[in-house]
Amino acid sequence: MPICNLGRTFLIGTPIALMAGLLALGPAQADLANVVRVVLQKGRQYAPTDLFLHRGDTIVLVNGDDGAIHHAFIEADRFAFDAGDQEPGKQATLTLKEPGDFVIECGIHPKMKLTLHVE
Ligand SMILES: [Cu+2]
Repeated sequence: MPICNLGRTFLIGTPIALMAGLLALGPAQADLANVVRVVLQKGRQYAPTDLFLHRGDTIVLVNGDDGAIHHAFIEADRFAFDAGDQEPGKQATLTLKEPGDFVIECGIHPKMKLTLHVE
């Protein structure tokens, strides 16, 4: 009799555990939808110069110049980003966590601007 009761408990408990597992998958699937966008720093320009992103998306800044150092940074109200000096061929990564419009500038080339539109 006690063994039989244990069996029932197991059978009833299993679907609940499965549902909890499916619910736990929700945020993980949302993470998979996040996008990684590559931005090229070349010829004193960002390419592209505008990006439309969602919170959680990531941009990878790639210095595609042969002889120029770039220094990407953002000065925003809610956060700051500073990639430091990027030698040719080096990458810097930024994951967007705040909504809004932000401008990535370059500390070495003042005309370089990339506007991020994050929703
Ligand atoms: Cu630059």
